[in-house]
Amino acid sequence: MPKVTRVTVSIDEPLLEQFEQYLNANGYPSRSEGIKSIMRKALVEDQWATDAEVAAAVTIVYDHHKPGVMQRMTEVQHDFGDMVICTQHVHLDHHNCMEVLILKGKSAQIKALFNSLKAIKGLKHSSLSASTTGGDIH
Ligand code: NI
Repeated sequence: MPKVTRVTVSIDEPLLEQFEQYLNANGYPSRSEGIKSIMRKALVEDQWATDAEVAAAVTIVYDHHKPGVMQRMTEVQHDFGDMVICTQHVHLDHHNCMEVLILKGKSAQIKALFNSLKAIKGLKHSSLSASTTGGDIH
């Protein structure tokens, strides 16, 4: 276990009250847990801003009857093949498919891959969950 240090921070009361309401509304069990979670979120955002090695999940929903969509998706994934750790394809209903890609690599490359994927014509939805490999986050 790392050493735990207590810190004292000066905060304007209205800001602290607003922050406490936010922590309560978002289910944080304590102020400390809320602050640590938000600190880690900032550190992960910084990893993405500085082209560090990161991990991500991309989710895509599309109608597999639309011509060319599946082929284009495969082509894009082959272009960035070494970053794609795995993919999962689920048939949501008769028309709609969901594809989830787990990615690991430099953040700029992952953004480039996601931009190529979301530009494919015929997609119903695409989203990027920008996460971390965890190695450099305490
Ligand atoms: Ni399918």
